[in-house]
Amino acid sequence: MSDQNTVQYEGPAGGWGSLRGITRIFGDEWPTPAVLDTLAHQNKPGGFMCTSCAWTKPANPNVVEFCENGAKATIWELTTRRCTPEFFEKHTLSELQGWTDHDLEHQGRLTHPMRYDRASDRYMPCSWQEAFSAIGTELKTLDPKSVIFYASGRASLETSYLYGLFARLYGNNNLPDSSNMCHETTSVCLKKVIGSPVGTSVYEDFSTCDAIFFFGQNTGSNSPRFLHPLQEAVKRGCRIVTFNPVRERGLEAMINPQSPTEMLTGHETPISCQYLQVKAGGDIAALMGLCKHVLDRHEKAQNEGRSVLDLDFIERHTSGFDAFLETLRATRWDEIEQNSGLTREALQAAGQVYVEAERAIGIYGMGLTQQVHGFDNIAMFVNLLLMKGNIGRDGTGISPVRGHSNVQGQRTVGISEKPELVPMDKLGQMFGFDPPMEKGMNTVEACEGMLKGTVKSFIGLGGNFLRAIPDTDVMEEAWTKMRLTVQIATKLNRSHLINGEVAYLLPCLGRTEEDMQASGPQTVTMEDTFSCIHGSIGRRKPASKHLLSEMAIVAGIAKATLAENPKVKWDEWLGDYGLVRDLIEQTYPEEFHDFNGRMFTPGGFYRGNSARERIWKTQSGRAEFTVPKELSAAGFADAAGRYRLITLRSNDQFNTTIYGYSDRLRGIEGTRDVLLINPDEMARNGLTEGQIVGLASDAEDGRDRFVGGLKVTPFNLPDGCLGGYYPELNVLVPLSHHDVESKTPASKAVPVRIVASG
Ligand SMILES: Nc1nc2c(c(=O)[nH]1)N[C@H]1C(S)=C(S)[C@@H](COP(=O)(O)OP(=O)(O)OC[C@H]3O[C@@H](n4cnc5c(=O)[nH]c(N)nc54)[C@H](O)[C@@H]3O)O[C@H]1N2
Ligand SMILES: Nc1nc2c(c(=O)[nH]1)N[C@H]1C(S)=C(S)[C@@H](COP(=O)(O)OP(=O)(O)OC[C@H]3O[C@@H](n4cnc5c(=O)[nH]c(N)nc54)[C@H](O)[C@@H]3O)O[C@H]1N2
Ligand SMILES: [Mo]
Repeated sequence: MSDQNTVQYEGPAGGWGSLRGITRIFGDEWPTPAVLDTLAHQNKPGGFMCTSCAWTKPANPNVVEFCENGAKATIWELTTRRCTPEFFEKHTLSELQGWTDHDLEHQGRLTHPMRYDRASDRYMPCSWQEAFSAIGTELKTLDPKSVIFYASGRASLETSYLYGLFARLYGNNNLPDSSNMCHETTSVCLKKVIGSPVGTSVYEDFSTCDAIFFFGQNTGSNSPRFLHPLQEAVKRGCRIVTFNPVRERGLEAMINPQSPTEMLTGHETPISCQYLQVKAGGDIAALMGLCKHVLDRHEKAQNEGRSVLDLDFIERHTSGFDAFLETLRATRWDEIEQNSGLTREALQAAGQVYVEAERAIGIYGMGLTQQVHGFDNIAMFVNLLLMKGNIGRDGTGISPVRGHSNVQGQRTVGISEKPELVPMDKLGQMFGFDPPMEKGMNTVEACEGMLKGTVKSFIGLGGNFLRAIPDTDVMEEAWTKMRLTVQIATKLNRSHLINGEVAYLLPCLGRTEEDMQASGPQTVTMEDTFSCIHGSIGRRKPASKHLLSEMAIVAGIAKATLAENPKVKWDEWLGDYGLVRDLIEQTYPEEFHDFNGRMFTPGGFYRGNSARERIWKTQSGRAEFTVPKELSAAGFADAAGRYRLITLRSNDQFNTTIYGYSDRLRGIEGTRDVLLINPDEMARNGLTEGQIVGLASDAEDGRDRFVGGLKVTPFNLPDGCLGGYYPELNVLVPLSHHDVESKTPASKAVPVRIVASG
């Protein structure tokens, strides 16, 4: 389909547009001159680590080592606006429920601990001691199995370690985190097929690879600093091939805002040499096509005595290759074309780039993980890489791009609902208790428990759970039936407006702010997407003198809840976070030896990855080829009038934090209430540009779900696919619509139909 008559952005990613994006926020949100000083230290050794994405922080940072969206995140945290008790006196929570996500967070930083008063439907200020002791009293009465300890992927390694310990001392493994809605598919799949739950590439691999395959990751918006190594790679001849239903500008071309010449001349670097607009949910088939082409070339080469496959690697390091070959041979090109929405020729051309590359990296994001057969998407990607030995060599690897700045690290230090992933014996010895061994609830299971009424309490360490999960309408209703809800947050969001019987909103320091404890100002640490650990020091004056650090809040609640235990020293740990790093080191000595000594290593210290060394901690002791269950990842059949809805992030949001209404890189301005659809599909449905329509669920559970008021916007998308924004469209995602293996909600191919707006 052509780009004509569709909304689009002609400029490159980066460039002047990104600077305008930052200054627009500056203009509106100008905090203090100190913000410039803070930005100057962003992502630098001795500075603080950006609160935006999990992209790595290089050892030799640029003078300005932040991007448009990292700057927005910092400025958003350093705002001079304050959301005070006076604000809550003026507004009931029922009234605030009518506000947009943007308007709620735009009130600025929360300043006081608040207790929800049901009679007046308002938050009232309270003391920290009152909050802790009321929460402790409630938790002591509740059955530990009915309490959820959620974490959004920002809290530091130190806080996360103690949060996990608190849940286990209390008596459960109910530790879902935002990863459950994000890269849980990765953690489950990579663990199964290569024996390590995280990516195998490191930053240096981007300097030596010959090809990069990109599936369903939007670098320009979600990890913009990644565009620099990509641009460098292209300049030295590396070829990039992208699979994405949307033509994302960042993967088409960029101008480096840090290069005066490029900025002045407008010279842009094309990023992808081939861009394949795969159908949403079409990646298993597309990858099968690539693999089929590799096999075909291999068989031809064999006639000439050459080899395309890395037969030695396959023989020595993998299992399951024969079954995979059989499936590959049995899968027909017409099935592949139909399921991927791509032609055989296009797939062969892409496959040829792979055949010719000596070293290839596979990158992916939510386009692969948030699918019903997301596991098979990733397993197929690994199959492709294994065919040519592209895991465990320099310049190669499987590389999921993680979301929140410490989401990977939270899992590393024990925030997991799966007890088998945590060294429980060791925790038991260190802290003198019997850790719970029963599997805890992940995000979807926690929601199911709330619907059934078995979950009675939710503690949220950051995030906006109620807005980020599927079936948001139904979940909001169930939420109010809980006994206790506690939210630890920096800014007001919708999850704070819908409360259990007893509810507290507890404001915390942000990562840019000074965290002063008994032993002096504290450092915290984070793990990036390449498994490198970095220290981070906040230097700004806290937004309010009533704020506590996340660590202090977790310790405060824990102390008020748990019985005395001489081995559990909340006050000492809170006084010196270095002691918590010692505990982490003791628990995970292999990865974290000399933790305190190494935390300021430029570029972070690498905690290692067995699969990178070609040590496969899988069931078979080898890397595993797998056969996908189906050719479509969507998990539902096509039907007349049924579309695959992709829920997208704009360039002007960080998850449910909506900075503004300019999705600059897609040319969509002024509103988020849009239905993106291609002109041919518009014509088929008799729709006109600007018309207002609705979307209804077309899931087979028969439940009514509806979102109205969407403006028809012509957009370059494959037939059968629609686009719109997350979180507004989460009402349409059924809770039961998730990856089969990991239960990650399948937000990237949601069955819907177009209806007249109500
Ligand atoms: N500025 C900013 N940065 C962020 C975030 C943010 O919201 N804003 N969020 C953070 C978080 S938590 C995360 S997890 C990451 C998310 O970063 P990404 O992994 O990039 O996630 P999305 O933007 O949701 O979707 C990625 C891409 O998948 C494509 N896609 C959709 N369906 C399919 C499909 O079936 N196949 C393929 N091949 N592609 C598909 C979409 O068009 C989109 O370009 O970013 C992190 N960084
Ligand atoms: N339909 C659909 N749904 C999705 C997705 C999708 O692509 N489509 N993506 C999913 C993904 S990948 C993710 S990760 C989840 C995101 O889910 P969450 O991580 O739960 O949500 P966020 O929007 O990142 O949380 C924003 C809130 O975090 C709080 N906050 C910010 N900084 C701090 C801090 O330093 N400390 C504390 N304590 N609080 C802080 C602020 O109050 C802010 O309002 O959403 C998921 N939901
Ligand atoms: Mo995420």
